[in-house]
Amino acid sequence: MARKQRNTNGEAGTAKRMTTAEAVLGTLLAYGIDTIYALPGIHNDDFFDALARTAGREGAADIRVIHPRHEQGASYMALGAALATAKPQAYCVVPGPGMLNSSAALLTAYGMNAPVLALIGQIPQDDIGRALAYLHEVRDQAGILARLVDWSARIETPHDAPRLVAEAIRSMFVGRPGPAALECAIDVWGRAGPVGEQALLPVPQPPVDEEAVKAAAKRLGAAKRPLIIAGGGAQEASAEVTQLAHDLQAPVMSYRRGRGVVSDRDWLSVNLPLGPELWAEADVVLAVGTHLHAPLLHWGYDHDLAVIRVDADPEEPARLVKPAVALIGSAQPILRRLIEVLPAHNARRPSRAEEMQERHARMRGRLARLEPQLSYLAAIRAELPEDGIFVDEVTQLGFVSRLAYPVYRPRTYLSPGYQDNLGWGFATALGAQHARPDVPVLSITGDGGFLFTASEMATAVRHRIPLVTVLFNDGAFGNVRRIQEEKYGNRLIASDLANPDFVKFAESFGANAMRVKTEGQLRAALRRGFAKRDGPTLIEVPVGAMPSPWEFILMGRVRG
Ligand SMILES: Cc1ncc(C[n+]2csc(CCOP(=O)(O)OP(=O)(O)O)c2C)c(N)n1
Ligand SMILES: [Mg+2]
Repeated sequence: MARKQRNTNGEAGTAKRMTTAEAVLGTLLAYGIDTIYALPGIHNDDFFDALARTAGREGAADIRVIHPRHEQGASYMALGAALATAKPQAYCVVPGPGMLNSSAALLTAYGMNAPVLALIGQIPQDDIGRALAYLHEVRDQAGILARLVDWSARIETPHDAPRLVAEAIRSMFVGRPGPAALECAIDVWGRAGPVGEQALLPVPQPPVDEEAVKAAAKRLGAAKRPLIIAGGGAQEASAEVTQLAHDLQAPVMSYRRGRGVVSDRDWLSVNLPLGPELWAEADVVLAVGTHLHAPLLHWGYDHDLAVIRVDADPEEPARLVKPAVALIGSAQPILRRLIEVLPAHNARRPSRAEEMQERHARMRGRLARLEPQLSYLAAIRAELPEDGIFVDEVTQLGFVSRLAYPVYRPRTYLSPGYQDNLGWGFATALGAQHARPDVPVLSITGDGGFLFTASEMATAVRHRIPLVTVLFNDGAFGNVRRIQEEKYGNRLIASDLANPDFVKFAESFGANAMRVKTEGQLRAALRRGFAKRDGPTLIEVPVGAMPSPWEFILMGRVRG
């Protein structure tokens, strides 16, 4: 049965009879989503059955289901896929405990502006909010989700499904990018009704503010000591940031989320430890897609410093300090225009190559005491191809990687941003590797963080995900232990760990596993791991206590 109706876009279209689940899947496919990271349960059985019925059907494009062993695996994998591709990714879990199990990754997706769509089950529609003690019922699930994401809604009819999916996906790219959530009740997924065609919804771009671009060009053009700071919002504007850096002879500082925007082969690319001295000297700062958390909150600010902000979120620039100029929108079109306007205002600028190389050399000398972290990172960098993706963790090697692991391309260094949530790495890296089978993905982890999601080794084997994980085993929550030793008179508490035999553990799932001691052995093991493309590899490196990196991360006031 098909009848003409107006779809919610106002376009006349041919309505087809289908279930809510079918309507959701059709719209996800129209948006190019071909995988859903999903853990089933009765609330979503009709949705999973719709997935089963489309799988392998002649003429129907499939959505692949990757089913993890815990809901946090579903949401972290969707997050990793989103970070590695910059494209929308989806996960689906049951309500209540399933939703809450997935929530740390949703929170991280919010912090990282990652386009993750959460599809969450619900109790029977008419009983939502009545506290009747249904399976998986949680008070105000919609309210919980609304605190975690900027855009959320509930699908209540098949007719509404395509529009809501389209609006959810659009919302993930409007203003501050980030996750969105859709709930759907147990009795709505399988309900059938007429569903109209849904056009893909364009993402509106705010027009580039010409006056503000001119003001920014004048300030930057006249600057004596310009500095650029690149955050996650600059990842899509690598060529533009690099060009501006050279036009201005301005160093570009990045730390976690902005790494790779400018290649570390470029002497203008600098890392956090050089940040305070450059910030102290700067007269004009161009901050692209960053909260400027450390500079404004910790390094200080005074009226001799003009800060120009480029941000997708109109609320962001004035949150801490009123900027000299605010440019609102995606970085790429704004910076392209700035590159066009700048030459009319730019001073003649001799190369700062020599000065910057001297600064780099001095900082390398200071960082050199961070061993064995630097040598292990050098072994990884030597084996991971230039376009290979490195997934950071909250561990000793991770902290030093943020400061000193060279990154050459955008989106090849995934770091959890300000949530810095231990245990995100392994499952996030699995999602990244699943979404980017064309490049090797490497996850580093400590023994503490690994066991947060180690059960996903089963998922990696089941779905043949060729992720290589390097686990640095010090038998401790090492970072916590060092703080207890140094700051709390060696009163150790809750920081020692009883571990499994990690090699046997991984092998028992059917994974490839090795234990290595030296950097040379690590390189050989990495080569073997990257060559194996039909399943996961775990490389354990037993280590002792490592020197603290914190003096290079938490730095004090330098101005104001
Ligand atoms: C979700 C979460 N819980 C707790 C912490 C606090 N934390 C930071 S580092 C750390 C220990 C990490 O241990 P491990 O993974 O073994 O790395 P190591 O420091 O030993 O290299 C802990 C508990 C955190 N960052 N995130
Ligand atoms: Mg440890």
